Amino acid sequence: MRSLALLLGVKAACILLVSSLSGTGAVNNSGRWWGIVNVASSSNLLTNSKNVQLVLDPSLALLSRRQRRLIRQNPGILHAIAAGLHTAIKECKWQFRNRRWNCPTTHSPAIFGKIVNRGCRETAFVFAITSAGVTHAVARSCSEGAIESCTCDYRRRGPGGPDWHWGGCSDNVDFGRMFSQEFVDSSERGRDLRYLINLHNNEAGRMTVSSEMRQECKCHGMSGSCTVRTCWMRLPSFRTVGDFLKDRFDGASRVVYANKGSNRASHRADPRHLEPENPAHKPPSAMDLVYFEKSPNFCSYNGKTGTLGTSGRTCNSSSPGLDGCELLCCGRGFKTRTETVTERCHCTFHWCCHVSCLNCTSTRTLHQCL
Ligand SMILES: *[C@@H]1O[C@H](CO)[C@@H](O)[C@H](O)[C@H]1NC(C)=O
Ligand SMILES: *[C@@H]1O[C@H](CO)[C@@H](O)[C@H](O)[C@H]1NC(C)=O
Ligand SMILES: CC(=O)N[C@H]1CO[C@H](CO)[C@@H](O)[C@@H]1O
Repeated sequence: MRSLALLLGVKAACILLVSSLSGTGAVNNSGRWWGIVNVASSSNLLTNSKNVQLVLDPSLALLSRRQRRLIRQNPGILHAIAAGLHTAIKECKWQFRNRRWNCPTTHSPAIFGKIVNRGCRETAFVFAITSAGVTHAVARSCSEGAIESCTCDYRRRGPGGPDWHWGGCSDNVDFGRMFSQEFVDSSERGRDLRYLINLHNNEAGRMTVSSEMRQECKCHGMSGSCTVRTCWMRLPSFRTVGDFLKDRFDGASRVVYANKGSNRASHRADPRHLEPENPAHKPPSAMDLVYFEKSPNFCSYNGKTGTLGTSGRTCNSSSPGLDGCELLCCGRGFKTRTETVTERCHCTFHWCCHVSCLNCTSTRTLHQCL
């Protein structure tokens, strides 16, 4: 009897251990929804967007109950989310292609790896760009008619100025923002500094999308005389959003939690509690990225922090910048090899309709960090 109790005790301890270990993998639910990016790659889901199949997709288990409900309530939106995430990841990799941290991703559900559990600039960028990606893709999908619960933004109606009026289909950035806020922010929990920072950066991403909206117009009138114009609001390109956020990354503010004047009755953590660490700096604006810890140097592999290191990365031997061999390889040096590439060249067009090319072979020199 006694040994049975002991056995049960041991078993219970093991279960506890396992659950606390798995808890450290994905820190709370922070960013867990990023795992659904894989939905976009399974083509059957792309063409057959509704109902049963979606529920069966294993990556949806990464979503909270609330997030799954939002997806059910907005048929068609899952694809927009997955596509937005895809675009965001591509943009992140492009913006950071020349840096030691080049936005590496994995195929596991923890797409961005351990960087998201930290609180450095790179973490801030990942939160902002993914939140912006969802906002952008959802707003665009609304105007494409791909989501049942939203349309173009038709609130802009009537005259806009002496020679133009609102018309056509404006991208529905308000819906995109609202949805992204409900969906993306709901995976953050807590009342601590990290929580506030993640929410702040999510919002900075969304605001970037809406603040970069542009007016587009079309001319009417006799033979394009443009006596009357019809105008609507168009989303910025995602490259514009990426460029903007990259600038904010470079100028990100290091913040601390300011406890002063905190109201004990308030149960929500208040973003106004973020203050610059250096009192001489001005407080971050809503569109600034914020962080609370120094970045690792990303030079060498470290399994514990999840940094891959720059060994094997291609560097530019003539660049004095971050992509130069000196900085990118962290002073370890590099090896050089030549590579033969064959490209199509001297193409000619034959009427009608084919193109013939020659094969040109050239060699190029590649430098790789040791
Ligand atoms: C390498 O750096 C130089 C100087 O910054 C630049 O002109 C050149 O385009 C770069 N090469 C590549 C392949 O990026
Ligand atoms: C060029 O290379 C391709 C594939 O390597 C080959 O199929 C093609 O015939 C070549 N073209 C010429 C003009 O040699
Ligand atoms: C990132 C984050 O908010 N982590 C928190 C997850 O929850 C544990 C305990 O519930 C906190 O200690 C962590 O700070």
